[in-house]
Amino acid sequence: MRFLIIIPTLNEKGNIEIIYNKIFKIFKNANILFIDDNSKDGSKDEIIKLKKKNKRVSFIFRKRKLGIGSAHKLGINIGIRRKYRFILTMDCDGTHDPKYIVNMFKAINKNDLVLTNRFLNKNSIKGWEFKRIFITKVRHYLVKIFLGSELDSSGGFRLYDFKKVDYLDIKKAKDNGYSFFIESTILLENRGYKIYEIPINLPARVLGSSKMRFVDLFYGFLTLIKFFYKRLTNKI
Ligand SMILES: Nc1nc2c(ncn2[C@@H]2O[C@H](COP(=O)(O)OP(=O)(O)O)[C@@H](O)[C@H]2O)c(=O)[nH]1
Ligand SMILES: [Mg+2]
Repeated sequence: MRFLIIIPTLNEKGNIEIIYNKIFKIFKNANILFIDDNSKDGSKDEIIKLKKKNKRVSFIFRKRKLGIGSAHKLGINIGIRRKYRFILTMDCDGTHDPKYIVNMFKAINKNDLVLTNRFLNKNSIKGWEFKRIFITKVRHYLVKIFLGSELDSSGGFRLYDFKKVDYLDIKKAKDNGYSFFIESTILLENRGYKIYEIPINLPARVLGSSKMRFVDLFYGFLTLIKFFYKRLTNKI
């Protein structure tokens, strides 16, 4: 089966070859598109090195940090133009284990979009610092209470079937940062797409550091309020 994996990168030098090896160990036929936002740590050289080694690797190097959400939208758009039906998105930080892709593909046949869920397995986010676990759980709870969604909507480890999902419905998620994930999930869920979730364990990042800043959390909160208002006024 022909498919494309979109991986956004921002200063992930140590993680790039690791994720590449893990993916190609399981899927010799994978295609990877890295979207890098001008990493200064040598990530771009790593990506170029892999592309020289394997023509299934491609990349887009953007001139500045345009955001993870914007990287996902661009990657998906390029994937669709390259005529990929199945497009998978994942982080480069080592927390998204390619072994789950097998189950994601099993589930996509009967669904439009497959997400990964950190709350279905007990202790699936073991090893994370307290602050991180707290933020993740509170965010999940708020989405459930205010937006009425049980989905684990804030993750970027997903598989889309673009024979069934219309890219325009994804583009409606305007946020270009981390809030893109919650926004797109809520929009797609409300649009009536069939969404399935695979339980995953999400180990803590080992190499490099999180790119999520306080301002991202703040925007995430604003997104929640915006959608809550839309929900109250029946606009979604
Ligand atoms: N291209 C691009 N990638 C990003 C940006 N922000 C984060 N990433 C990448 O998106 C993935 C998830 O980011 P991460 O910092 O691990 O976020 P966290 O998991 O929420 O802590 C990683 O592969 C990052 O390198 C961005 O602005 N642009
Ligand atoms: Mg991460």
